[in-house]
Order: sequence, then structure tokens, then C-alpha cells
Amino acid sequence: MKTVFSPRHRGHADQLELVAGAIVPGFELVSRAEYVSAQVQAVGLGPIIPPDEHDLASAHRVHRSDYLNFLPTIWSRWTAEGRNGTALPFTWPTRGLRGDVLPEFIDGLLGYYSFDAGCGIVEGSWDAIKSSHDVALTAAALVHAGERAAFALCRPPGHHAGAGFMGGYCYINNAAVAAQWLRDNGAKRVSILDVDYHHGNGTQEIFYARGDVQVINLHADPMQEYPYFLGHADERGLGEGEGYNLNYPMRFGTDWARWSQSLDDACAQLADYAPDVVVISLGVDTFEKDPISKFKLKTEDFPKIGERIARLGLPTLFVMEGGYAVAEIGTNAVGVLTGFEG
Ligand code: Q9C
Ligand code: ZN
Repeated sequence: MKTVFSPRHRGHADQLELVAGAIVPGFELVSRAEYVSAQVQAVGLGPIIPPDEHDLASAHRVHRSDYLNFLPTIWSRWTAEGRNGTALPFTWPTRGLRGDVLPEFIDGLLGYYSFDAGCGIVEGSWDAIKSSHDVALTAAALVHAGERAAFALCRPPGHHAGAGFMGGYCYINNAAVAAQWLRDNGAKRVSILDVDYHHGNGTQEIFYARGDVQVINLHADPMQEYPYFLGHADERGLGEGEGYNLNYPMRFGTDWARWSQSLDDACAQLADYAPDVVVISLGVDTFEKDPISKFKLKTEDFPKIGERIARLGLPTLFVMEGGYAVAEIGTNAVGVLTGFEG
């Protein structure tokens, strides 16, 4: 299959994040995407092509316009206050505070448009965010044009980004925008299957009241793990979306034997929905050596994920999400893709 990849992700670099009471170098490293790209070449998965420029029309259909308009302005607002380094929020509109009045000052705006301090912004961030969006849509267009599958090597990732906020290293929800674009270009139903270790809270929120996009998440139980405040099994969709959101929370220590049972069940539900196309939110932070995660999948398990997805027999768009064991991220992510190809 073809891989779509942009070197413009490299400008999103050296971001700091808040971990266990300290501001530290972020886990979402430039080298992540470089290792995956190198492994695509090493195994001869297929050509690596650059993205086409896409407008933000489909993005505006899944994100709030005020949020999308804010994102490219963050760095200039930050530096206008004489600051450098990483732009980060430190206060958020939780219960008991006004969520309906937009502050004017950058610190208030950063908090208003985020749900954690996991989304640092540096000078090159917006260009990287936009390139990641373009990567997802270029790969979606390949599948739309008849390719059985395509790989969007997105960086930064997207699945924690909601309609109006960033969080968890995610700014634009690349998988959601791609799913919307596929709907806008002829697909009647789209399924998003999210296999990242963390619950894709943004994707769930965006499609929660819609029946035309099925969202299925396999993830660490939010009782134990980030993002903590969404991803429980009783979240099944709302209104027309009732029954089209499915969550498979799993406990710390989950291994292939348990995880693959959830995958099998999820694939059966997906097949029942009979979508025209499948979008896989491909995180490989389920790996046993991932530095921020607590599942136990082994390198040999990742090709089996791809094999199971291939058995659905549907056009498939893979969108890169998380995975922080940088030395193994290429082997594991590309392992899913070679497993898919058989
Ligand atoms: N010790 C994705 O995998 N930070 N995002 C957790 C860090 C949030 C992960 C605390 C992790 C977000 C796309
Ligand atoms: Zn993750």
C-alpha cells in the first residue's frame, strides 16, 4: 500500500509537557514518525508520497470554526507577550466556571481550547498540524479512488482532539476529518476503529449523535488511565447515534489473549454495520515496552491486528496515532500494515 508522509511534521519539535508534577520534554517526538517512515522503506511496503494541499472544509464540518481559526494564531499571540519556548495552558473551564465566555488573553484562550497540558505549541506546530491533516486527506483520497488501503503517516496525532479543543498531543482530529471527507465524497457509512491504547475521546465526541459514522474504541479503562473522563462501556451514542458508539475498556496488564477478544467482538460489530470504508486510528502504544502505557502486546502481535482487519474485506485507511517506544514504533506500526497485506 502507499504511505502518505510529510517532512513538515519536523517543525513540531521540542515541546514540553506536564508529567507527574514536572515540566519535561514531551513523549510525542519527531523521531516517532521518522522511525515509522524508515520501516516503511525497509520492508518495501510501497511508495511514500507527499500530501496534496487540502482546504479545511471537511475539518470545519467536524471542528468548531472558532477553534480552527484560533489554532494558527497561538504562536504569534504567545510571542507577542514576549514569551518563547512552548505555549501551554495552566487553567481550564471545569464545572462551576463559565464555559460560554471566550477570554481575550492568550492564557485564557489556551485553557478554553484544551482539556490538558499535553498540547504544547512551538513555532512550527501549526504547519505540522496542517500537514498532518493534509496527509490524512491525501490518503483518504487514495482509498476513495479505489486503492484497497492506504497509510496516513500523520504526526501530530489526532484522536484526542474534540470539536472545540486540543489535548493528548492532538490538535486536528485527522481520522475524524478523513471520515467526514469520505462521507462528503460518496461513502454512505464509515466506521472508525480506534486501536490506540488511549480512548479516542475526541473522535467519540465528534460523532456521538450521528448514525452515519460508527466509532469503536479499544482502550485502557478510563477508571485507571488517561483521558479518565470518557471511554466507559455505557457510552453508546445519542439520538440518531444511539448504538453507533462502542467502547471496549480494558484493565492495566491486558495482553493479546484478552485484547484480541475485544478486537474480534469489535470486528463483528463493525461487519454488522456494513460500512463502505473503514478508518483505523492506528496507535501502537499497546506495546509492552511503551513508556507511558500499561498493556502487554508484543511485537509479534501487531501483524495479527492487521490480519484481523483485513478479514473484514473493506477499503481501509490507516491513520497514525500514538506509540512512544520510539525504537520499536516502526516495527510495530508497519507490522500491522504488513499483516494486513498478508
Ligand atoms: N505521563 C496519544 O496516544 N499524557 N496520546 C499522559 C503523561 C497523555 C497520548 C500523561 C497521553 C496522550 C495520541
Ligand atoms: Zn495513545
